[in-house]
Amino acid sequence: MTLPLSYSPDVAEARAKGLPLVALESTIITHGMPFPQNVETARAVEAEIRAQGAVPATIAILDGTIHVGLTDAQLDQLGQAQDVMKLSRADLAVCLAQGRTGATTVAATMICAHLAGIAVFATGGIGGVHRGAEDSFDISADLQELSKTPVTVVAAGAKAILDLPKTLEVLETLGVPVIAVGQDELPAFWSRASGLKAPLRMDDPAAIAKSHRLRGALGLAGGQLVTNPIPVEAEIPRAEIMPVVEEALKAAAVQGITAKEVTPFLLSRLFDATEGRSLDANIALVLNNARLAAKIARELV
Ligand code: PSU
Repeated sequence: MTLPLSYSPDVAEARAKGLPLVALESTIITHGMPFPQNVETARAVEAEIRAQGAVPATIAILDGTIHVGLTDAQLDQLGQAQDVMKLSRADLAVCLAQGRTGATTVAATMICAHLAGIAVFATGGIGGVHRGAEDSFDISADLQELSKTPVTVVAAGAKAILDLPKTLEVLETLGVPVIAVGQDELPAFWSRASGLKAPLRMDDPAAIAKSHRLRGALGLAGGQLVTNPIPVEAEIPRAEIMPVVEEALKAAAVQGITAKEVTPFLLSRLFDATEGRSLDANIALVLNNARLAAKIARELV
């Protein structure tokens, strides 16, 4: 059976010419940020990748077809669409079979990027082990995907709404390299500090590209998690964001929010509580990750 997969003209051309490509996810557009900042940010991120000499490929499922690279009109439509599925590994095939529209999380974006031969992917923050996972078993499928699919994912760490020590433990168990850039500490999305040392550190995009290739040569399944701290001027220091995170987590518990709804609920709650500062920080860190991902992608070609 042939897969319903379509490349945008830009991405098709880049593939034909062997230009460096950077994959981008779409859940951040539909479930991570409000309109119109979501679409503006998606465009700015694409521009940043182009400015660094690589080609962006935003990935989403539109009416039952995997799109690798979205046109301006498609991006605009997705940014305002209602009833968009949030797709992880488990949901991809069902979304395609039903001809529906879905946004790809980190896990689903990795799968589609790999299908398209794209080795590098920039996002905001990966999903991870949620607080209280010992009771809820809520662990993002992003972690498993990193151990299966050979894509280097550039993120600003895992979101501080998660249990970061447990997230690191699971990644270690799964054999996923967690590489900090420019500092020894694991960054925590809105803040540069997490209080946790990252297992690995590499500051040079060329070395990160080389270790990506060496994993392939070693026959190792899975990708790399590159954790790139938010720029100093954009960060919300840990002491400031953590009380807000605690409040949001309490509200989620009281309202009985579970599973896929948890992350979007907490993000929008933080947006209100910080009067938009959490969104400004989110935008700044995604742009920063796009820049680094483009540099790694250039080293890979
Ligand atoms: N990064 C952001 N905002 C987001 C996400 C990442 O800046 O909304 C999304 C990603 O798609 C990631 C998902 O895969 O959050 C994690 O969701 P969950 O915790 O339900 O696995």
